[in-house]
Amino acid sequence: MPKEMIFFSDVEFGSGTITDDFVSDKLFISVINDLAKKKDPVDLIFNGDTFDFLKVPVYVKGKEKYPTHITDEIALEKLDSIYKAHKDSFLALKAFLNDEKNEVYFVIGNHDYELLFDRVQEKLKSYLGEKRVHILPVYTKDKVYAEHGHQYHVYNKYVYERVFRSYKGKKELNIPMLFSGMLEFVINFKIKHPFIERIIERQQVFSLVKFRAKLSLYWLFFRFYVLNVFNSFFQHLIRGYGWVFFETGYSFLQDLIRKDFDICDFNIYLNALKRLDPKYKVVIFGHRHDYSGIETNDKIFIVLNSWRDEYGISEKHHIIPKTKNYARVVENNGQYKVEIVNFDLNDFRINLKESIEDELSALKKANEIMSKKDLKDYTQSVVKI
Ligand SMILES: [Mn+2]
Repeated sequence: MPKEMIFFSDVEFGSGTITDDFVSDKLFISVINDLAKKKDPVDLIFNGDTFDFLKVPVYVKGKEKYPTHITDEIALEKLDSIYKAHKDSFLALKAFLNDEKNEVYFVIGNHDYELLFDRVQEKLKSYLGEKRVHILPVYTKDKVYAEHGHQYHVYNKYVYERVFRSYKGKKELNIPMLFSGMLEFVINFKIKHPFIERIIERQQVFSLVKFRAKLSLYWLFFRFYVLNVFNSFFQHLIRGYGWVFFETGYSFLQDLIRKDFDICDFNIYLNALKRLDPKYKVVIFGHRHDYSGIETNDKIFIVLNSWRDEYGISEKHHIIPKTKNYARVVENNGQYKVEIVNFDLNDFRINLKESIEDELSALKKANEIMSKKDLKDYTQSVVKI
């Protein structure tokens, strides 16, 4: 029987706060329900950042906090909030798994390191009916290889051999060296600019924001790249990760010299591909949220778009939703057929300038529209690779 593999990436289920960028539950559920109807066995692979733990707050005395010391208790609280906010999507996955020929894989990304905790894995499995749920750093099957992609950049990379550390007698995630800065940087930016952060034409947006907003952005960048970097270096030195220190330091200096702060540069992926076992013929990454499908080095190489909401800017200065997609790989007698299934929304228009002036209204409006759209509202197209 041919085996189907379906790959999604960067769904980023949040907890329904203003930092939650996944609002397309309706579309997601319809797509999962369709996949559940297939006659052949299906491996459904979520290729990292399925859960946006990074932007999910925990509550301390009623206040939203984003702690950098992440214990399994904190991780469980976050997972619970995510489940409550996206229960119907979880139930769709559970229904998909009711069929014994189906399996679900969660590849670990840089927004969901929390999946490394045993108790978090158990809890997630319990939400989905216990059976045929797999949580892994990398998915491989015969000639197919999938990983999230964050491991190729030190800001996000975690050390497989030491994913936990001890702090004040408690086991916590050994977050990547610069990740505490990352946490603070991303979160502060996201809370201040919950809507424009979703717009991918960053420079165009930056040129339109007010002077005060520009200053506050520079301040954030400064804090991330200078203060947090030094703090992180120091923290890791006293914890004895000397080699991580040098690797990160070297990479950071390279970034500074090249003035290139693209944390998931495409060329890094192409280099990684060269080092990959030549037996793999279909390779799938995510993390960049920017689709590409090419044939290179005797491999089909795919980078998927995100399922969290993101927007581009049209020629008429309207905000338009980015394509959501998944990859479908079918193996039949050693041959692989690869297709990309795209979902496009055409009747969504939000004015760019207005939304920069009033982000909260724009966010509310966009969320309202997107959360109501069902599969029938999207143009579906299939691209063979
Ligand atoms: Mn990522």
